[in-house]
Amino acid sequence: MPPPDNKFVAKAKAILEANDRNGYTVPTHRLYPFQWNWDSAFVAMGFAQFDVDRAFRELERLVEGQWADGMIPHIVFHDLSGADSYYPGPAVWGTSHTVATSGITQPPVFAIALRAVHDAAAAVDSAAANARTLPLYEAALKWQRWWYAARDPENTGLVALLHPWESGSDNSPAWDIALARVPTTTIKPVVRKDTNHVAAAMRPHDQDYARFIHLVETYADVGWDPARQWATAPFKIAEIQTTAILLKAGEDLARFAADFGRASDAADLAALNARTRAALLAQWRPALNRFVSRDLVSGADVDASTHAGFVPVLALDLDAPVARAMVAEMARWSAGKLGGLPTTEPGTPIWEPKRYWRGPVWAVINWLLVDGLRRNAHAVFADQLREATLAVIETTAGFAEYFDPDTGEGCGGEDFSWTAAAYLCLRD
Ligand code: 9YW
Repeated sequence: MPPPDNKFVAKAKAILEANDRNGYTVPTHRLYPFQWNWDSAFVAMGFAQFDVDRAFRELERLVEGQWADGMIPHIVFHDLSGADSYYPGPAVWGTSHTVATSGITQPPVFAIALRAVHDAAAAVDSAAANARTLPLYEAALKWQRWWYAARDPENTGLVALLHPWESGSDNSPAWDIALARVPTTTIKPVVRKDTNHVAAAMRPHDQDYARFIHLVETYADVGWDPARQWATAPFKIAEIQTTAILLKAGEDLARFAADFGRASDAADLAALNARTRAALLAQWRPALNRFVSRDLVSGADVDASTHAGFVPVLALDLDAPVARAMVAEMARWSAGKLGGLPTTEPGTPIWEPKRYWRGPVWAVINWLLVDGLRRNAHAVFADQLREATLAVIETTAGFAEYFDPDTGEGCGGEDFSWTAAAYLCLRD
């Protein structure tokens, strides 16, 4: 049972409602004025705590952006009226879906959210919950198959990202080596808008943006065709955070397949999940006490010390010594820090406590880890992360986009939807 509502619960709900744009939720006004993929999945779980109908609606509106090949893009530009506050907009992406969208994707939290929304709805009316879930299940399954076809054509079990934005952790040090190979040249000039809203010191560097746009133009040039992108991609990382989320999504989809009597879907999902489970386990590095991604251009491990190395806990049932080693490492990173797990290892040369994905704490990352730690019987550390997240919101940061782990200060955009959703769900 969650504790009784307090003023922060009221504020979290008010943020979600204020960021509502006719059935979808913007991450925050002005800085991110459209529908973002994994943000919406987290937001749907937040809405499921108090308005299940609105939670389903969030997912339904995201699916309006789904491409014919199954991909659900990372941004759906439903309404362009606020477009001048964000770059890059539809003209830069040059995609051709009926609703304007970006051309890349984001971590597939969608099916995990669908499971949570369904279960909240089924507690009231199981038949109605199933009826509303079924088309969304089909969309999620189609996207799941897209991931394997487009991003693991060699059937390794790990899915690859072709753009840092696909990770959701845009300027993580995990990409530094791979991104350095990407030229900084662009056809059209890069016209950043993010630094109009947030201090440049908290955001990626101009050079990162030039490379991000170079990649967009490279893929637009091959018509956003997955096979041609795979063949031309100068950036290709078999990535563990995304793969872990995909595996958890696969588990949740397999449960739906069983519930809905879809035997052939269930068999396909079981095979895909088993392959991915084995591949993910093979990325454990005992010397680092973390999992690692693989750079598919160089063939090397990505051993930068980032939070992504712990996210596989979400989807694996780890051997007890592995789980213990991982928890000890996470405890070492977060010792003396505020808000939960920093996104890079404190005290190392890559550590920048205010710069976006290079050190700060993000509530949704804590949330994924809390779920994984509970699954792996580490409820005590899960609770520490959970309480640290709630405490930083309540005492210093408010519902900011992310938090400085040294000071507890809120950074980036304000009144952020997924921080509000995390607060509502982590109180459970
Ligand atoms: C951008 C909306 C998105 C998140 C990403 C985050 C950032 C967008 O904001 O990317 O233009 O840089 O990195 O995870 O979905 O909150």
